[in-house]
Order: sequence, then C-alpha cells, then structure tokens
Amino acid sequence: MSGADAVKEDRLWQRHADMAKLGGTPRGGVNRQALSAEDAAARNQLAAWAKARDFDVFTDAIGNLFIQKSGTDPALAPVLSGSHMDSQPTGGRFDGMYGVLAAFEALEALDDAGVKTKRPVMAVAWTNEEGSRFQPGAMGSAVFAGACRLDDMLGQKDWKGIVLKDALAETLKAAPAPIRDGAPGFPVDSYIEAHIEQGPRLETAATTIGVVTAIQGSRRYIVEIDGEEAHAGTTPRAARKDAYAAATRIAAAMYEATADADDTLRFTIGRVDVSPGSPNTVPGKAVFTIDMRHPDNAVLAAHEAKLEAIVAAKAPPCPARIERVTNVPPTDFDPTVIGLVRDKAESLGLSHMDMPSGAGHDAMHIARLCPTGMIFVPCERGISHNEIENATPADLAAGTRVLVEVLEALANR
Ligand code: HGY
Ligand code: MN
Ligand code: MN
Repeated sequence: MSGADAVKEDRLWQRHADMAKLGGTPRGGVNRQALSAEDAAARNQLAAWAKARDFDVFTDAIGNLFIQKSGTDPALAPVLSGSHMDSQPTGGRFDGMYGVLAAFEALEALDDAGVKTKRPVMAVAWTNEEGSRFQPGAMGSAVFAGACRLDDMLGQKDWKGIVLKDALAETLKAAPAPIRDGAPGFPVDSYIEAHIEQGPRLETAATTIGVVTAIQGSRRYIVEIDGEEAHAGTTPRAARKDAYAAATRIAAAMYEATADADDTLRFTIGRVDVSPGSPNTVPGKAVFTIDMRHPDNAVLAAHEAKLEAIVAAKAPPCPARIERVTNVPPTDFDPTVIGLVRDKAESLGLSHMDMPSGAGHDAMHIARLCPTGMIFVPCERGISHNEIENATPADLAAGTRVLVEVLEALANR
C-alpha cells in the first residue's frame, strides 16, 4: 500500500471536527486566537494524537510545535509540512488547521503503510500566524526563519496590553512539550504547506488542487492619532483636536488613493480603536491598522509613500504617525517543489491548476530558508476569515494524498 492510499478521509474529517470544538463558536466557526487557552487546548490535542503514534513532539522558544516521524538516516535535514492552529476572532475551522492536520495525517498514512523515508518528516504548527491578537502575523515561522528577532517578538503586546512573553509562558505551561534548546531554527531540507485557497478560483474552475506558485507581497501599518479630549457640548469645531475626525479624513483619502483601476491592490483597515470611547467626549486618541497587499513590491513601496503623505496632510491639527509593522516581499516558490505538486496531482488523477496565493502563509518565511511550495484545495464560495468557512472531506483528503506523495519524494531525495 502507498502512503497516499493510506490516507483516511474520515479520520482527517473527524480530527477537524474535534479541533473545531476547541474555541468553537455558536455559528460553527472558531475563535482560537494565538496563545489563548483554546490554542493551548489544540496543542495538547495534537500532541496527544502524536504520542499515541510514538512520534517525537517538541517545541522551540517561540512555541512552534513539531512532530517528528524518524527517517532511516537521522543525520539528514528533515522535510517539514504544516501550517497554523491559531484562528481569527471570527475564523473558520479549516484556515491553518487543515495544513496542520493534513501534515499529521500524512505522517500517520506513511506509518500505516509502513513507508520508510531517508529523511525525518515533521509536521509543524507555527505560533501566531494570524497576527490578529499579537502583531506581526506569521510570527513563529518568521522567528524560525530569522526574519524577526525572538526578543522583539517576546515584547509584543496584544490590544489589552498583555505581553507575548507572558502569554507564551502560560501556553507552554498549559501545553507542555520538551523545548528544543537554543534559538529557534534548525536546518530544513524542504517545506510544503497545504491550505484552503481562501478564494473562489478553484471552485469556479471546478478544480481540486491548486499548485501554488507564489504569494503576493504584504505590508501592515499602525496609524496613531493624538487629539485632545473635550466636552462634546461646549467645544466649537474650530477649537477641537478631534482624533476620530482626523482618522476619518485620513482613511477616506487612503481608500481613494488605493482604488486601482484593475482591482489588484488590496487595502484593508481592519481594526479601529477610539478613546476614551464616551459619547459626549471629543476623542483624544484614534488608532487603526492597515493591511496592504500586491504582487509587485514596487507598487507597495509607491503606495506606502502615498499613505505617509496622506497622514501628514490630513491629520492636522492632530499630531499623527504611521508605523510599518510588517513588510513581507512577494514570495516565489521553488520550481522543483511546484513541479512535484503538479506531477503528483496529475499521477493521482486530480484536476489541478497553477495559481498565486492572495493570502499570506507561513510558507512565505520558510521559502527564504529552503525549497518551499504549497498545495491549495477549494473552500466553499472562496469564503474564509469568516465562521461559515467550509470545505469538503473529499477535497481535504485529495490535497492530503498529494501532500503524502510530495513528502515521500522530498524525503527520499
Ligand atoms: O492574512 C492572511 O493572509 C492570513 O490568512 N493570515
Ligand atoms: Mn492561514
Ligand atoms: Mn488566516
């Protein structure tokens, strides 16, 4: 029996149902934010399944969780596959989790089929990919790849002021696993990540497998505006330093400046905090986030200059600043890995198409370490970052069969 034949669709689907209970929401989605109690519960669940298989389980100093199936030559650098288990606040049960469970199912299928590989094969759950609680996103993979410094990340605070270092310590206490000592990162031969597409292209093309060629560039910013709290009834407009009024002027100008004719640039203001938040006090502070993406880095750089100019022009009389929080250039995946995904989908008789990724993934950082690629499967109406996110058991299993085949090929190189 081949590893791909040993993939169990029901087991994989049931694991998604089991994990969806951890942070499950009334609408069938998940709220399992990074380094929360729900995240710790998912870590414990995955580790329990791994230990039942005698796979090795360990974490690193930023909490990335690794599960290893040994190879015949332990001295060789491992092949990694995985994604993330943290979710958006109103997230779906497949974003990230599919990539982790597909990787674990692949280890199990190889084990069930008695397939030995030269290289060790590892499933990985990267810490804090979403970045909705602690910025920046894709944090665990960025620290592992050396794109972010561990100490800088440990000092990050969430919107309630909780320091990441403390949340991480609590998570690792609630979900203990041996910590591989030293700074995060170790030699990796290659990396392959399975993920739902989070867009409608595969479903529209009635195609099962996305052969992912690249990820578009993404930049995130924080805009902070300082106003002056004042009485809503007595303070004339001319005397006001209204932080929220300045924020709306800035935001309106930014939406206009980023509305490109071919609708390729992605510009999102996802979070706005206004304080003190009293109906009859002029806002003294406004803070909002910006998420901007495009396949061409030069376009992102040009628009970054526009955003800075808009803050300077529209903020007065309120002092304001814009700070770039992340800058991940466009990522091209490795032609060998792309070719493997395409060939294995073909040999398994699965429809497939080459496509770029609009969403960001941990693979964008790992691609700077080693040959990397991704496998997409469809999600219903392309909806994601939404509790109604959905996929089919058959598509999830099909993507996992391609994953097993690719892992075997990479691990026996
Ligand atoms: O934002 C992203 O692209 C990813 O889904 N976290
Ligand atoms: Mn994701
Ligand atoms: Mn996501």
